[in-house]
Amino acid sequence: MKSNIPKEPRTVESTYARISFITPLQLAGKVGNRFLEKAFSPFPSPISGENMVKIREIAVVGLGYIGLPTAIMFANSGLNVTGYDVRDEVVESINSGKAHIIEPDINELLKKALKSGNLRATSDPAGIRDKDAYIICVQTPLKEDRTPDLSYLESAVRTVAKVMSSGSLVIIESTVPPMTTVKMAKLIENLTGLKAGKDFYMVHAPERVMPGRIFKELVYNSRILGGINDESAELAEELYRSFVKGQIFKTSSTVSEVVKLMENTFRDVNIALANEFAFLAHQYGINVFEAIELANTHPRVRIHTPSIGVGGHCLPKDPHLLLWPSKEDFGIINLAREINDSMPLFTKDLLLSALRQLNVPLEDAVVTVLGLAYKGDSDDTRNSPALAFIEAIRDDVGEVRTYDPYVGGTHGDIEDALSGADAVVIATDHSAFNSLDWERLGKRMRTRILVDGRHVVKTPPRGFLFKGIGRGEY
Ligand code: SAJ
Repeated sequence: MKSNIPKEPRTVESTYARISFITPLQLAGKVGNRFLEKAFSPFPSPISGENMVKIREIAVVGLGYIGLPTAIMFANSGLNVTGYDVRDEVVESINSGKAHIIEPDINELLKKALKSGNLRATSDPAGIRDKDAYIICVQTPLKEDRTPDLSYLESAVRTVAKVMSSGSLVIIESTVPPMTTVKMAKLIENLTGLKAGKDFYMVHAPERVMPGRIFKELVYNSRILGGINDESAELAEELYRSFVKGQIFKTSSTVSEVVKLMENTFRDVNIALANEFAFLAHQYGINVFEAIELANTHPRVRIHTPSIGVGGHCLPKDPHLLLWPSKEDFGIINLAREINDSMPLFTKDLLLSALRQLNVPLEDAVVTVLGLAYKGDSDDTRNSPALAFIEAIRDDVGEVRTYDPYVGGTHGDIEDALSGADAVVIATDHSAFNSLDWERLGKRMRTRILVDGRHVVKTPPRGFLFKGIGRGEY
């Protein structure tokens, strides 16, 4: 593999010159709030907060996986919330009390918010005119060429600029490349003639919640609020305190953007390391999960979990957002992305080698994939490695069947999906797959091959040819 590691060591000055720093002490709030004295801030901090409004009415722009739960939380904390989304069907569904996403407790909490009169959704920008605060929660995906597509964010900011008034607080919760909040503040200045930091306030407040635990994590996780000036961050703190019980750390918007991207890059790089350990386990004929469990008994070691791949809307993209404004070629972060993206292909190798081992002609092979979602107990298929795996094997085998209890698939019933199949591949760690009776299901199959991409099957069932990522011992 070609190394991207630069020959000359980079210096902090050359590499990070444009990114501001904050010390751990400042983060802990022990030295006060004047963080922006050191940080990059083109906007003024007015001496007094006399322009600052008391936030009562807010708009949440973008009612997706983060926007809807956020709108519900604020509404159930007593604020008057208008949710805005360009998708009419989403707005209708929310107003009728039915969430369009799956998340524990969401429908009950949505109904409570609607019943209190504190929440309504609209697709009409006039419905979010003159709010005290706007919280933008839109997606920031990658384009084909893996550069950020900020069109949804820019369009949301343009909508807000049309309806906001002097004194408004504009918050971006979306994950964005470093320095985007400052750029968006300038865009609002150009569109409205208002002065950022004085006539309106602007903050990057990254969401940090895990799908499946959103309503708990919204309350108890700590929160980073990155203002374009002190007053912006202070105003946002007052707002988020309406339901956040975790710590709140105030910083500059660029630090906040970098913090969010570092969190997911850290996870991506660590998963890549675990995947590299899994490759090695196949060479050495050991079970990597046993090795990881033992290594993790060390108090300062926490190895992640190898798998068929890294999906979702965040981990596969955030390292690219982190690197984008810096024109430099960073070795470890890009390499980790490549390793994680290669995992569906590695799983394909395990499958094809098993089919060959049992002399199943590839063109006749019927393969059943269990799970389409990018992670367990979720209906979210964004960037799912299961889909990448299916794409990779489609032209090599006779038939691909799919079954996912949350997403659907070609078959609505696992027994049907396995009848006459030659191989079954576990692509998502849904808890429903933990307790499958493999000996019974195996009787329905034509050939018994089981490939585990998620370490769901701890003991290979009798009568199967078993292959698993990192399970080199079988
Ligand atoms: N995965 C592995 N091995 C692991 C952990 C995860 O293969 O050890 C896979 C998962 O199966 C999945 C992908 O990685 O396909 C990402 O899953 P995840 O659970 O790590 O992350 P997300 O994308 O669901 O949520 C992350 C979280 N970030 C961190 O934990 C640092 C969440 O807190 C963020 O709010 C979210 O990204 C986001 O919105 O950025």
